[in-house]
This record gives sequence, structure tokens and C-alpha cells, in this order.
Amino acid sequence: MIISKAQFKKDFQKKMLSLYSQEIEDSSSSEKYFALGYLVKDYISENWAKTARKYEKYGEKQVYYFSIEFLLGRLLGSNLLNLGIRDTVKEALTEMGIDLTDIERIEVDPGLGNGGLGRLAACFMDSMASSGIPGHGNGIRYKYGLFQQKIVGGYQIELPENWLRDANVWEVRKPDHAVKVRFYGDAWMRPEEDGELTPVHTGYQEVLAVPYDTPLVGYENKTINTLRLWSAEIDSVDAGIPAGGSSFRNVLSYKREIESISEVLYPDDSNYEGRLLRLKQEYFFVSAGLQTILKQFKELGKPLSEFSEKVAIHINDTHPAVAIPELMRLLMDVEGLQWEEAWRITQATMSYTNHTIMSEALEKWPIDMMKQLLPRILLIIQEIDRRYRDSFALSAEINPAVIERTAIISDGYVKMAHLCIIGSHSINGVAKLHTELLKKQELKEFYQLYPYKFNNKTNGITHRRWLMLANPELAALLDKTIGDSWRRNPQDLKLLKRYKRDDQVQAEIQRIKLANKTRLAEYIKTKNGITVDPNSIFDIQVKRLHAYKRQLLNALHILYQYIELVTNPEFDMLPRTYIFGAKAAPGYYYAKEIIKFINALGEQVNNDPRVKDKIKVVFLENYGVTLAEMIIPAAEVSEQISTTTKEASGTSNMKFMMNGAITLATLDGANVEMLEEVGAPNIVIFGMSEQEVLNYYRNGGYNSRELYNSDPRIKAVLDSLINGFIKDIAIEGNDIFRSLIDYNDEFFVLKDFDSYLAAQKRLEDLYKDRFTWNKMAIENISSSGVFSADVTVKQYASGIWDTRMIER
Ligand code: 6GP
Repeated sequence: MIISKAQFKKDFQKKMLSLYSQEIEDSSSSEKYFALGYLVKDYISENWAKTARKYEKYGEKQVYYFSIEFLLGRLLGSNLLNLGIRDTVKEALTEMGIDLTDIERIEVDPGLGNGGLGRLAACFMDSMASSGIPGHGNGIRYKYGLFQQKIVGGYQIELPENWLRDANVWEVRKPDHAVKVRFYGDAWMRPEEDGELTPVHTGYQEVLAVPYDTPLVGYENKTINTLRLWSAEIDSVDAGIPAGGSSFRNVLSYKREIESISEVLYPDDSNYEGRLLRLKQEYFFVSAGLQTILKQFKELGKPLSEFSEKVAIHINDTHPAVAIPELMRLLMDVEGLQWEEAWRITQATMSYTNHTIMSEALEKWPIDMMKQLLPRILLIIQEIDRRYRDSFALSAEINPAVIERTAIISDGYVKMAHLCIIGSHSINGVAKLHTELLKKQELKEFYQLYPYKFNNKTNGITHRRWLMLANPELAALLDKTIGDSWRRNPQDLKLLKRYKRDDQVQAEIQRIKLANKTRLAEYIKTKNGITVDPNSIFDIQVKRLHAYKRQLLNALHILYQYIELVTNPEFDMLPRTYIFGAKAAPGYYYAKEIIKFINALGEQVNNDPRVKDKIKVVFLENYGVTLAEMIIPAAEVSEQISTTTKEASGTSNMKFMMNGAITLATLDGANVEMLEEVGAPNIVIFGMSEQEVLNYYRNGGYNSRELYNSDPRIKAVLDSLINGFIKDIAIEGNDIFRSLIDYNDEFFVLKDFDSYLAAQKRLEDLYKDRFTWNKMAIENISSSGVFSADVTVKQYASGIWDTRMIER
């Protein structure tokens, strides 16, 4: 949109008056944030309504991305950017003596996700709108997002994140679009006189699902899609009141029970109640979303047989898998279709992405739990399972054991990934290697049955948030050097290649990096009280804390350098600042021990005068989208060191690359494709190959104790975990030691140690030659365009969803 500074100032003043009955001069920062936010929402509204009308008029196929997580990050900055008015607004505010960044900082970062999968969903939302794809999100409006992490005495403490305490300016509550979702009760098939069976569901509890819509603003293209998040409320006080009658106390506790459905992201799954609640959440947003989609489709006046020509539903990991039986239910029980027709439509509509091969993340629900909570859905799943098994009855080639292993229901459980594969037309992995592993290992038997369903869609990130917003100076340098076409066509970043040897561009790249490092150093000083030198190498690992991601390998290397520094007078190294950011799942004890270890190591190293400031170790608490936006542009070394085969893709690797960091990586996930794009001289690779890892796993691992006994460096490092050399980790040090030695080092931390050390050394040598390093940084930035999510969502649109992109 186009707006003059004068007009904006008028609008802003008016908004402030109408909201707070006061002048801008008299307002607080927070009031300024709300006034600006509501004003920007007004600006968005017109095209929001128009986009919906346009989709309707042209009968566009709509994509609905079903995800239990959306990690959006703050929206003020990105909305201003995508509307194309950020510079105007910034200048106008400056003229009024107001700093836009100060206002942006007021916004709470809604943490409605855990990590990779939720952030990917958010990048896709931005890229779909920006590419003119009619794609919308469907999820849950959690009252409390991911916990706030505090570090106390080196330990992670979790606090509730009440992100809705003040208003959320972006959402619109739509009570008139509320729908009802049914839980519990009894379901069965009642035989009719004509021999037909009619489904019956009685004694259920009805929950009201109220939608809150958030606009998803496309980049300078007038497209505004919708993220619909559902909140659980009680319908009316007498509906579904449990035994005991509607006393005030009963009503209150009933209200609390219902509202708990959309209360917290990822309820504690260590007990039955928590797991039941999670299943409730899954069905809740899926059913509400599907009911709405079906209703909207019917308003088009088209026959249901054409449903899948107008609607694509994407299942983001297995959490929304009940979408398959729920669509079947709606098509049969409500719309009266026969099984075969409903099944054809369902399969043609649904597609599924797998995000991990970690077996603990493969969801399965006990049949009894499903029967208790979703009795009608269970009947449908049982029928899908029965028909699946029956479909092989005439085929002698299929081994019955294969059918048993791939069935949806077995061993008393409903296997959600199996349901997804059988019930949809497409299943994709999120990087080439990951998809190959799905095909030849994890889902091999499914691949043999349905090779045509499998495809790869390598992840991507939105370069608007992760480059334009997070690193405005770099973005400006790019505009100046190669023009601004990369903003719309990120693959044009490759135009920068031509400048890799250009002294001036090199100097600018280095200057911008230093400025970003300085900014981060200031933050570290304020938050952690640690002084770090912006001229040291900034070596960063930020992601969820998980054993397979191997933050431990990084920490053990630091410990190695520390031991060398204090024991070996010959040892020298370039000063380095190691920065970590990571939340551990509240019940993941081992991950929390690693956090403690990193903090204890930092405490000691940072304060040991013998280290002479050569090493600083910083653990930044409460890692999330907003923090990432400051950390990533300041990185020189990007640690992507997961055990090969374990990281499905990774996406922070792409963000770092786009911001000119050099990747230190195993050939895992999307790192493999990053190597292909940037070329071997511009990335530092180490570690075991896929084949080696798979062979070891097949043969029950390797002998880590032997390695410990034979490699004096490993021995020194591990011994210092348990001999008191590192203070204050008596329990943690011992547990970590035992995980590596007694439990045979499941993630090959020690096996890769030597190779990692050598890679770290190579990296340091490269850094000594600033020309080479800067050249590498430029190669990385210019090769990162293919990892824009714009590229990825277009592949989904043409390869899976079969949707058009609306012309700008
Ligand atoms: C993550 C994967 O671990 C990560 O490698 C990938 O980049 C990301 O998904 C996006 O595809 N997986 C999850 O966050 C998860 O919860 C069940 O998987």
C-alpha cells in the first residue's frame, strides 16, 4: 500500500485519541504500540476482505495448513514490511521523536509452538501469502504458549508464558463462526429395517470452538490470508453438565475443564490425564476447522464430489491426523455420502508431512483412550484399518507380517503416522536425505506399497523475517550492490556471487557483521553480565536441546580447549565466544543436565584468569523467535552438528547461511543440500557418513569405552566431568559420563570427537585469512536463495496441493 508520512501521522494521532483519549505526546510506549498495531490492522483489513472475495470470485482452490503449532514471532515489524510501509512509518515516527524499534519491542512474542515444526508452519504462512497462494492456517489459540525459560543457578526453570495478558492486537474474535465439537459418549452402528447401518453417537459432551482470526499479510501483493486459531469455551451452562447437577461449583469446574483444552501448548504427557488432554486438543482444532471448511465449500453450491478440487488439507506431522476420520465422519454421517465416495474425497484432499525419524515422536494412541474420548472416530478408524487389511486379501505377494506392521491398529494402539499415509495422497519428508531415509528405512514397507505417494519437499525459511527484518543493514547492502529484485525473487541473491572478491563489498560485509556482533555483545552484557569481545569469533548453536542435536559435542570441545589452555603452554587459539540458546522439554532430564553442564562450564571458564579471555561461554535464556532475530545475524560460525541421519532438515542452518555465517556441519538433514549449493570450499563438514551411522546402528553401536581408553584427549575431557575439575556438576557430570561410556554413546559424540576437533581447527585457520572468510560468507549469502520458503511453498502448491498462484 502507499501512504504519505503526513497521512500516517494523522491516522496515528486519530487512533491514539480514539483508543486512549489522549495525545501521542502523553502516551506510554505500550500505548504507542497498541495504537500503531490497531492502526496497522485497519490498514490490513480492507485487503483482507478483498482477498477472501477474490478467492471466491475466481473459485480458487484453498489450502488449509493444519498444525498444532504456529511459532509466528512478533508481527508488527513483519506486517509493516509486507505492507510496504515500514520505511515511511519509521521516518514519520522519527520525525515525531519516536523510535519504531522501541515500539516493536513492546510486542509479546506469541510462543505457540515448540520448535522446528511450528516455526516452519509460520514461515510457510508468510511465504504462501507472499506468493499469492490461497493458503490458511488452522490451529489452537493457546492461552499459555511455550514456557518461559529462566536459568537459575545454571538450571532451567520453567515459568508460564501468559502472552494474552494484554490485548493481542492482531486477532479478531469471531463468535458468530463458532462451531461445536463432540467428545465422549457412546457410538455404535444401528441396524435399520432396510439392512443399512446408521451411526449413532449419544451421551456426548459438546464444546464450543470459537475462532480467532489473524491476518497473514503477503509481501507487497495485497494478498491477506487467514490464520484461524480455535479457543475452547462452554456452550451454555446446562449443556453437558456432568452428574452432580448445575450447582455453581459444578459449572465452574466444568468451565475450567472445557477451557483447559486450549489452555496450554503441549500438556504434561507424563500422566494419563495429560495425554488425554493432548488428544482432545488434536481433535478439537481439527474438527472445528473441518466443519468450517465444509460449510464454506457448500456455500459455493458445488457437489461434494468436487470437494478435493477446491480444498487441500495439509497435515503438519501427525498431530492433526484425526482429520482423516473426521472428514470421513462429516461426509458420511452429516452429508450422507457412501464410504467409497467419502474415502475417495478424503484421500484426494489430505496430504501429510513427516518431520522426524525419532521414534519417540511417532504418535500412537491407546485404543481405550480413543474409545473413551472419540468413540465415533474410533469406529471409523477401525473400519479404515479393516478395509486396509482386506485390500490385500486377494494379493498373494504381500506378506501378512507386512500388513500387520503397516496396519493402523495393532498392539492395542492407533498408529497415527500409518493413518496419515493410508488416508492421504501424499507424504513428504523435509530434506532429500530425510525423505530417502523414510523411503528406505523408517517407512520402507509403506514406500513399497505406495511409491507414488512419497515425495520430498526441502524446508525453507522466509527471507523477509530472517534477512530483511533481522538484518536490515545487510539487506540495504544487497539492494545497493545487486538491486532489490532478491526481495521478491530470493534466488536473485546469487547475483552477489560476482562480488565475492570485491574489496568494498567484503569490507562492508565484515563491518555489518561486527555491528551485529556488537549489538549481541551488549545484550549479553545486560542479560548475563558477561563481557564478550565483538572481535572474537562468534560461534553459535541455537535450537531445542536434544541429545541427537549434540550440544554436548560442542560443549566437550570447549572443555577440551579449556583444558589445553590451562595445561599446555604450547596451545594457542583465536579468541572465541561460544553462544548457546536452547530450551529443554520440561520432563527431559538428560537435556536439562546438559544445560546445567554448559552453564557450569561457562561460569568456570569465563572467570578463570588463566584463560585470558580466549574463551567465553554464554547461555542465553529463553531462546525463541525474537531472540533468534538478534542472534543469527551476529553469527560467524553456525553449529549444525547433529548425529547424521537424525535431524530431519533443520531450518536455523538456512537462517545462519543467509546471514553470512559459515556452517560447521555433519552431512545431516538439509546440510547436505547446503553443501551442494554453496560448494565444498565454503562449508566445513565433519563426522560419520550416513552409511557408517546406519551400519553401527544395525550392529548395535560401537565400543565407546575402548575409544575413551585409547584417545587421551577424550579421556582428559571425560575425566574432568567426574573428578571435580568442573565445579558444581557432581550429578550431571557423572550422568553425562555414564551416558557416553556405560550407555555406549548412542549419538556418537565421542566417535565424532576427533573429526569435530579437526574441523574446528580448519575453521580457525580459515578465519585467520579474512579475505577467504569474507569470500565464504558472500558465497553463503548468495547461495541461500533456494532455501527461501517461497521456493518451498511453490513446490508444495504445484506438487502436492495443485493450487494456482494468484497473479499480483
Ligand atoms: C523438526 C525437525 O526436528 C527439524 O529437523 C525440521 O527442520 C523441522 O521439524 C521442520 O521440518 N521436527 C519437529 O519440530 C517435531 O516436533 C515431530 O517433529
